Amino acid sequence: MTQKKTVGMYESFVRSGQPTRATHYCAGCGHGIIHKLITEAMVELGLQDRTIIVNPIGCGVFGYYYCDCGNVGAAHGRAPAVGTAINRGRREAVVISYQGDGDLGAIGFNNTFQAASRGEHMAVFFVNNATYGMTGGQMAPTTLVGMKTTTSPFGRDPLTAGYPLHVCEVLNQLKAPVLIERVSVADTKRIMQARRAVRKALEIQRDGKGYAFVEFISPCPTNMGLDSIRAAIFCMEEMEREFPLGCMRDNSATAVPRAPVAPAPGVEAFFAQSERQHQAPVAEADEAFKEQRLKFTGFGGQGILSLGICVAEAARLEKRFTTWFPSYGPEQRGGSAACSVVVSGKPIGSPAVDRPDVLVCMNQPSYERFAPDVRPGGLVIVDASVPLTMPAPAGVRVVSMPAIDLSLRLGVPQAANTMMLAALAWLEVTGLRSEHLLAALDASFKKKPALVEKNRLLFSEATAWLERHVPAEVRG
Ligand SMILES: Cc1ncc(C[n+]2csc(CCOP(=O)(O)OP(=O)(O)O)c2C)c(N)n1
Repeated sequence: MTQKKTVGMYESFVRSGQPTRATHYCAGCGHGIIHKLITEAMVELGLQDRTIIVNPIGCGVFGYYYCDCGNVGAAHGRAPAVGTAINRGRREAVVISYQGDGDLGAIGFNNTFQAASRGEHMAVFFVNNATYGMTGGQMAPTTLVGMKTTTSPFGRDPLTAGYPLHVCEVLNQLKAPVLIERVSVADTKRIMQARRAVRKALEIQRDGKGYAFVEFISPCPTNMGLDSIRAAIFCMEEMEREFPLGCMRDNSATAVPRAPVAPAPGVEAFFAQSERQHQAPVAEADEAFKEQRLKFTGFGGQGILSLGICVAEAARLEKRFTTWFPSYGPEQRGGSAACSVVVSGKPIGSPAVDRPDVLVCMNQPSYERFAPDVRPGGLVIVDASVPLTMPAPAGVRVVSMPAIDLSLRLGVPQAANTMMLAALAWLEVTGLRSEHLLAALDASFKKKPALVEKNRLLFSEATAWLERHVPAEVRG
């Protein structure tokens, strides 16, 4: 008997410490066989230099130690998204998404479903071993009814855990996939069939014809609690009864290849534009500048996020380092909205602001939630509609200003945030010059020039109100 040399895999695997010829897979596991089938087809079809395998989480995560081609890691279940990105950026790439049943059928199922529905150009190799192998044999979406796992110790009960998920059959409802096939690696005859399916899936990629999905029924002796032979028999007898083998769809003969490789339209334009944007002021180090950490809070729809952007933009114009970090409530309007802005004379470590120097509050819940966190010596600017139900921490100044009311009376109810910007400028708490805050305000209405003058007017009205009502000692 002659043994064929494995191709497309590294000569030796440098995992931890010494190079070895052994993979990390258990004896009788299907993953190693499937790796071999993939790399063999990849080499035989001349695709090695173009292939990028995306390995998310699961026993196959270490594929990059073995497969001699491009390899990229992905978060659990997110290989189709990563593969999509690779494909859109590098159309010459042959993308393989290599996923287990927990990864693909549970945490990542919507990712899988949407990529299949979009007909992404990728070959998805789905290793169905009916369990979460890597984490010690928990129940997977494909676990058989009655099958014992660590999380179904009495056997999967459909009353509480539902029925096995038939991924091929679900995907077969979609229009876009070109190939959908279920194979097995439980014995030699089946491995030969699997080999043909892998090859077909990669030919589809080579020819730019679209989405190919191959499911492998694969033994996991360790977690099935069986020896290698019995695990293979379990695959052939029990798993195949639930997951019949066969090709459900092969449209490769009629699928239309996508246009030849060319840079995605607009890529150059995009980079040219971003280069132009980067010609804008670049931050300059200034050790003497006192870093300011600000937090803007209120309801969604009150312009909280735009107010933060204005301050960050003013900082950019002043060549300060700056970050703007939004945090959205679940609703668009009426829910809570907050953002953090840091203005600094040096690169900023974290954009999160837990202990603000300045807090702007446009509603009561945010006053109650965030005022206790303001640093001693800091400042709270709060809308006058907010009852000060609790005192600010010791050493924290509070300026209550009728921003909402003033903007209503001036006929621009959406502009309370402009009043707050004026307060920040007048109180001199951002470390930024008023001219830059105003320039940033103007810039925020670039697309609605009619509002520029109106907001400048509101800004000066608010300034006049502050002059009249707030003692000058509060500034700075
Ligand atoms: C976000 C996240 N959730 C959970 C885990 C834990 N985890 C690691 S692998 C895995 C399941 C892997 O099972 P499967 O995809 O079937 O692959 P197998 O190991 O059986 O080949 C889980 C739940 C994780 N790493 N990340």
